[in-house]
Amino acid sequence: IGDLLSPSLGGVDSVVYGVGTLGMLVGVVVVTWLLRDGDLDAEAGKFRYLMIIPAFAGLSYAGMTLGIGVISINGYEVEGVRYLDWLVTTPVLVGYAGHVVDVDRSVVLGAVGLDATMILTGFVATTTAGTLRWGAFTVSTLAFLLMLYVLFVQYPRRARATSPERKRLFLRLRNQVGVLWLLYPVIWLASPVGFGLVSTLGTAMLVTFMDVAAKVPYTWVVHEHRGIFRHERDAV
Ligand code: RET
Repeated sequence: IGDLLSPSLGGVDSVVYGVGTLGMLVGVVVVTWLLRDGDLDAEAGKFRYLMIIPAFAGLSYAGMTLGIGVISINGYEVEGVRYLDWLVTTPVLVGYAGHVVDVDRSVVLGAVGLDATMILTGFVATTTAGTLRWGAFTVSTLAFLLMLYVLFVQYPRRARATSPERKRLFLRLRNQVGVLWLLYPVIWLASPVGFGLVSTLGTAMLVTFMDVAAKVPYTWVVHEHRGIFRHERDAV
């Protein structure tokens, strides 16, 4: 635990994580903007939950910038706070896409549960060796593929809201998840924890880029479609 809390500011990876922190700040600004728009039906939009995505990740990145939450395991530097960030924020990304088209609660919970399983077993794969590592990697990948099945097959089937605008927003969010997230296991396999094709610094850069790309444009896409959540003042 001493190692976990000892700051090691100054390395090149601190610069990378500093950039990641700033990237997440952009997302915080976007969501703040959404929340400030008085014309929006905040309850229908559930925008406040979106704040968790860049805010929690920003804190995690600030921690990594200061070297807090980085553990040394089997000679690898493992960012423990990163997995905590993923555990908290990826269910929001997956759950919010379901909210947009009002997917059955049980189906959303299924996707969120698979997502959490993927992250937790991914952490086990990252911090262990040998059979356990590859067993955990396999379970994590299977959970990931099942989660994609829920997003691509079950979500559309179990969506109650069917307006074309909501469908469009859902497809943009869902496809972002489906495309971008595929790169995470690939980066993991290429990193020093996997086959060592990419250095620790290279991995830090790739994952930071991916995290910002998976989170900030997501908030922006919701912002772009905010018209869906306008109060229907003329409806009466
Ligand atoms: C790991 C390694 C084990 C196998 C798999 C993985 C997948 C991770 C994913 C992470 C997504 C993170 C996001 C973060 C921020 O927005 C854990 C790398 C399948 C898909 C989207």
